[in-house]
Amino acid sequence: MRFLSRVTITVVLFLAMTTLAWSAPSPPFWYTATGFLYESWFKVEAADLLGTGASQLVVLGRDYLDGRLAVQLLAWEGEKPVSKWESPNLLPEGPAMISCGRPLPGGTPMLLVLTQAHLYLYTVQDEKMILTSQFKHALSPVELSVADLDGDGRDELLVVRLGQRRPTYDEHVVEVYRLTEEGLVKLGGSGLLGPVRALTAGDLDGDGCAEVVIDAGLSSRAGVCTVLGWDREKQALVPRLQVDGLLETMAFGLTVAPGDPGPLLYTADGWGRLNRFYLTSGQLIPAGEYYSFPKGLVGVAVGDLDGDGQEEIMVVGHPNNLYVVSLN
Ligand SMILES: [Ca+2]
Ligand SMILES: [Ca+2]
Repeated sequence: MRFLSRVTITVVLFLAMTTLAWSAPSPPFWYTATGFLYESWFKVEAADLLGTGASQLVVLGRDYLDGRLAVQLLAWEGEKPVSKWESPNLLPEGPAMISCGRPLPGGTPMLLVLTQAHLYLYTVQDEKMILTSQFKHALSPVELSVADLDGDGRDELLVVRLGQRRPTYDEHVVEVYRLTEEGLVKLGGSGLLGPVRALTAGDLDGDGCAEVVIDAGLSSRAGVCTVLGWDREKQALVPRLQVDGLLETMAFGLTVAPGDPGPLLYTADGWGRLNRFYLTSGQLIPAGEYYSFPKGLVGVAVGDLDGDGQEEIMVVGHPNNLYVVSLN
């Protein structure tokens, strides 16, 4: 009897473990690089800055030994990423943040680098990255994203800033800025959102206006995911949806990308899980099982690296591992 119950427990444990393994498939890897480029990667974005018809990767990373905080542009050549450009050292103005978008009339794709002192705008001219303008600011920014919130064809800048200092943590707000020839003009902002740990923006419901998505919470615990939209009349970012514990742990990387049948929110979390969600009927619905990676994840981006019309997913594992995944 005793033996039987032991067997039963073993079988139950085995089943539980295999179920866990089945529910966490490894993704189909397309390319991987370990210990790559910088000692630590903080952010990755995908955009076609070079105008080649394929996406390049923009990486913000740090080398501690060399005291270097910088941005690199990687383009796919043959089977691997090749560095096309590196920014000056940003460490004296750090922390720094990056995003790609089209914030000026004319719609030229730009790399935006926001340090604690300046906003730098880079564009490509004659196949070279050029610093086209820079603006001084005093925003003390925490995080940056760029997206067209009001659907006028120009991307607004979304800047996470300190909203209110609590005894044990900081409450953040997201402020919305328009870029003009003179600099940043504030359009409005959100209410207090808690301690924001990750930010992205993109058109999640397909209405032509981008939504803002944040993950907020304390330490590495599961947080609150908030989807916000731009209210034209109030000139404010207002919450549309709040989900407690959407993920089981902290999200480090968020991005919004086209999907089938609709746009998807990608989340990359500290437990090495890549999740995808649809926004439908006012809810975030998982688009299938999550994918499991061998490292805790710090970033995610989606783009067509080789220009074949199919999108790849670029996932960054702590501290400097790049996994490129093709789900097609
Ligand atoms: Ca706009
Ligand atoms: Ca939308």
